[in-house]
Order: sequence, then structure tokens, then C-alpha cells
Amino acid sequence: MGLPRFARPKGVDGKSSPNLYVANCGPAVGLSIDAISSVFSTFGEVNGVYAADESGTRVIVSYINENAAQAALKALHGRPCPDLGGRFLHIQYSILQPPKQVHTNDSIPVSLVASELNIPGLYLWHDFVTAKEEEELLAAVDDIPWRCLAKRKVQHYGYEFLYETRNVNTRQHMGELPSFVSFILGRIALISDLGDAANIVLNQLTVNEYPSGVGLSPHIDTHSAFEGLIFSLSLAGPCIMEFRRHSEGVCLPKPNSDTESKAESPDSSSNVKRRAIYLPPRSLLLLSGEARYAWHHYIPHHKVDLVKDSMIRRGSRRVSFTFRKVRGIHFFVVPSAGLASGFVCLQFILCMYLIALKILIDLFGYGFL
Ligand SMILES: O=C(O)CCC(=O)C(=O)O
Repeated sequence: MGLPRFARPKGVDGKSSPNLYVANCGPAVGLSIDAISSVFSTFGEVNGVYAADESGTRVIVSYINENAAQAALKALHGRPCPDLGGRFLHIQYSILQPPKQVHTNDSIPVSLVASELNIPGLYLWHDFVTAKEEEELLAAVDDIPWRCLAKRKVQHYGYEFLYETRNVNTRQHMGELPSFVSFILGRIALISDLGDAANIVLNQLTVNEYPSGVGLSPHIDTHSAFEGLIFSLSLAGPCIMEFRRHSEGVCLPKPNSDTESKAESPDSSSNVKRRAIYLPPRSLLLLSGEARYAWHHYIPHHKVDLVKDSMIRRGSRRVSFTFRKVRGIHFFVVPSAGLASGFVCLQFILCMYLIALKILIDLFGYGFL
């Protein structure tokens, strides 16, 4: 819970209150909170002594009742205080501020589990990686240069996503997915809720780093670039993800919208169904079927989210690993990068063998067989 907030007093004749604003007093001028509390307690019971701001030279002394505050103000204001290093204290009344309105997610209830959202094809697994694995994944990507976009940073593996054309360059394979994600692919291949998980192909990875409070515009991942399932692993900080489905005939998702589509203003129209889910760090989200193709997903730009009556502050950053399959590429990538390279080699050898066989048959006919 945060500290109580007190308004800075206006003028010398502030309204009487049980709270005192005490200037020239605090840790930055060598006075401990305990020492201040002890001096002010001689006038009555003190509720607490709080930093009035970040200066370290101003505190709020909060009494249980106004009489004690009045007595302390009368005795200590404008005089040197022998028990506080002889400092001159400047004291005024202060008032408790009503809690600040925090901008939250427009009052949509936020679910903790995917099943509550009633969106077919949406899954969420908590603690998909351990805290140690999370640390190692973050260290791995932090060792690699980031590409800076307007509000966030990205890294691409497998194939680069070209934000200008909103597509991937399938002719430029950047190599297999990095070995530090092999265990994630292996774990995805074992997910029992996904019937044929072992045959899932994931050959493109986008790592996004969002500074605190930065979100992502509503979008449906480009159909022409990516097919199949989309997995997103959240690390370092939480966020909420909102889903919107437009009714038939009303503002249907653009078939070519993509991860960088322009922001749409929040739509409160009754033609839009909205759902929201909380993505804690280390959780894995899957968008498949209707969740993948019929619902826009988006991350609101909030520093604080209201989740089941609790205010959840976003961390200093959130890093997500989004795994996809580039359309038209048929490398077998799951279950592990090591095994995957085996499959790719095997495919290559088989291809070479068939080409050689065809050349021999063309040259010598079937006789040589
Ligand atoms: O950060 C995320 O979890 C989602 C990323 C995403 O939707 C995207 O890159 O298209």
C-alpha cells in the first residue's frame, strides 16, 4: 500500500488539521524519522511521520487529533529545536488529499484465467518458465543489440518482420531460433491441451521490450505473413491484454492489419465485445482459432492496471517473446532447436538425393537402377 498523500499547505494560515507540514526537517538534513517522531510525540499520539516530497527536507507529522497538532505547531514553529540539532522548523497545517484518480482500463473486468473470457482458442499458462529461466532469458536478449521503434525496442529471430511493408521477408532466413529458447519450444511441444503439439511449427520470434506504461495498438497479426498459432511469453513485468471483437458488418478487422497497425481509439460502441486478461510475468499466452483470427488484441498504455480490485503497477519494463510460424515455410522447428536442425538436414539430404536420382534417370534411363 502507498503512503497517505497530503496536500502542500497554501499560505501560512492553513486550515487547522491533525497533520503538520514540517519544513527544514528530514533525513537529508541529518534528522531521522525516529528522532522527529520522538520530538513530536511529546505533544500527543503520532500516527506517522512521512516524507512530504522527494527532497528529504520536508516531512508530514500526522497526529491522531488536532489539539496535539495545534500544540506542536505553537511550541515548535519558527524556533530552534534543541532535540533536533537546533534546527529552525517551519510548520504549517496540511490536509489529507483524496486518492488520485488513476487511469485504468476503462472499467472492463480483468480476468486472471483465459477460460473466463469465453474466447475460443485463447489459453494462458501461468509460471510457464521459472524465475531463474526468466532471468537467463532476459540476460540473453540484453546481450544482443535492440532495434528501437518509436515507443519500444525489438529483436527478430528466424525471419525479420518488416514494419514498412508489414510482412516478413521469407527469402531472407536469419537462421534458426536461438538456442536460449530451445527449452521453451520443447515445453510447448509437450502441452497436453494442444492435441498435436509436437508438430507445431514455430520459426519466427519477435522479442518486444516495452518501457513501463507503453502498450501496443489493437491488431490482428498479419494473415499473409503468419499462419497458425501465436504464443507470447511475458517476462519482467505484467500487463493486461484486451481483446475486441467487432460485430458482423461493423468495422471488421483489416485482413492485412499487423503488429504495427495504427492505434485505434478505445471503442465503447455496443457493437464491440471487449474482454481483458492479466498477463503476469512468466506466463505463456496462446492465440489460436477465433482468438487469433477474429479478435483484435491490444495492450492499453497504462502504468497501473485495476485487476480484481487491486491496483497493479507495471514494472520498469515488460519483455515479451512472441513465437509465430511464417506462412509457406515448412521447416520442422518444434520440439527442440537441436532436433529441428536434424529434421532440416534430413529434408535437405532427401531433396539432394531425389535431385541426383532424377538426373541419373534422365541420363541413363531406368536401366541403371
Ligand atoms: O507483447 C505481447 O505479448 C504481444 C505482442 C504482439 O501482439 C505482437 O507482437 O503482435
